[in-house]
Amino acid sequence: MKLHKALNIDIDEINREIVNLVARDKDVPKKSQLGQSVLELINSGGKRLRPLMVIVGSRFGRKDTGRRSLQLAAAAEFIHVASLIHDDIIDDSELRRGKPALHTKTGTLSAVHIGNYMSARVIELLSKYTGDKNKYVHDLSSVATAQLCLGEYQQMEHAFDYEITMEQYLEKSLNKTALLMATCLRVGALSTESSEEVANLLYTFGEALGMSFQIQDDLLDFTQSEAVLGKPAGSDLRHGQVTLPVLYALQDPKLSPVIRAIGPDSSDAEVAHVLTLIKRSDALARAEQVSQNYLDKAGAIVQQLSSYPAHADLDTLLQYFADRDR
Ligand code: 2DE
Ligand code: MG
Ligand code: MG
Ligand code: MG
Repeated sequence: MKLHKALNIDIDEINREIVNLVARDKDVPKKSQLGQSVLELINSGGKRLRPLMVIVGSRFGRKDTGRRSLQLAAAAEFIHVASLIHDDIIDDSELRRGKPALHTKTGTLSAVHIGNYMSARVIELLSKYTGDKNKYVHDLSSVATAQLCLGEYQQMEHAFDYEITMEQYLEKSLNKTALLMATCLRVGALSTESSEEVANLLYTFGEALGMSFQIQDDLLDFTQSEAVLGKPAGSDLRHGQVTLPVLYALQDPKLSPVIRAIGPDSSDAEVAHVLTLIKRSDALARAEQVSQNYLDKAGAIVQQLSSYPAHADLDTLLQYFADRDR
């Protein structure tokens, strides 16, 4: 079953709200390249995980605040899509979800502007909610993007850095992936006036889910074919990303020198060879275990929230993350 169905969320309503963000924009004619690109991007699929998290969060509150949760949900997707535009440029990824990445069609400069435009529109959309009483809205409208950028910066600093520590790997994964998910749940909850305590528990739940998600994403770079990934396998390794499986493989004295020999000028054959060696080691299973530990941590928080009917939705999310195709 589709995740939104299992959560009993009207995905069309969310999609309409996201499209509205562009359609309502008087400054950008829908027919312009910018307008078209944004529309195409948001219509190009995607599971709307982050908006769903906002809505699930909102079910823990005490007050119906009308369209606010829906607008926060739409904003979350906008931030995510904007970040993917930049991500594909930075990662030199030509495919996104199996289709040409935006910058391959518009050129890098236009794509950068489109990404920045989208993230600025989020601040504008949410500004109506950012009164003194609603400081939490800033966590989504601006803090979340700052965290994404910080995570990407940390990742860039450590490209081809085979001395990166586990803590540094975890910190950049937290910033580039997990904190946005955590923020979606927390902000959703605060938007319907949940208690701070519940909002913070949801934040920790989202953090754990997000960490597991990024570790799985890093594993997929090893385990999936290009057809499934929508981009060439081994991309991370080729670009010097020392992800969790690589970190574990580096602990093997036989593997370590071969991995360390990978640099920006390595041939495809050399990268493919190292990819195979890492796949044959126990590194993938160890990384998988860390992902599982995060899911267990998230599960413990669901237990703590069991007096709220919406805790069942957290279970649904958890199950979805646990079953993600590997
Ligand atoms: C996904 O990592 C991480 C995405 C965060 C990107 C954030 C950036 C700052 P992956 P996949 C670039 C955004 C800046 C803005 C909005 C102004 O592992 O495997 O590369 O899906 O993800 O490519
Ligand atoms: Mg990427
Ligand atoms: Mg990236
Ligand atoms: Mg990735």
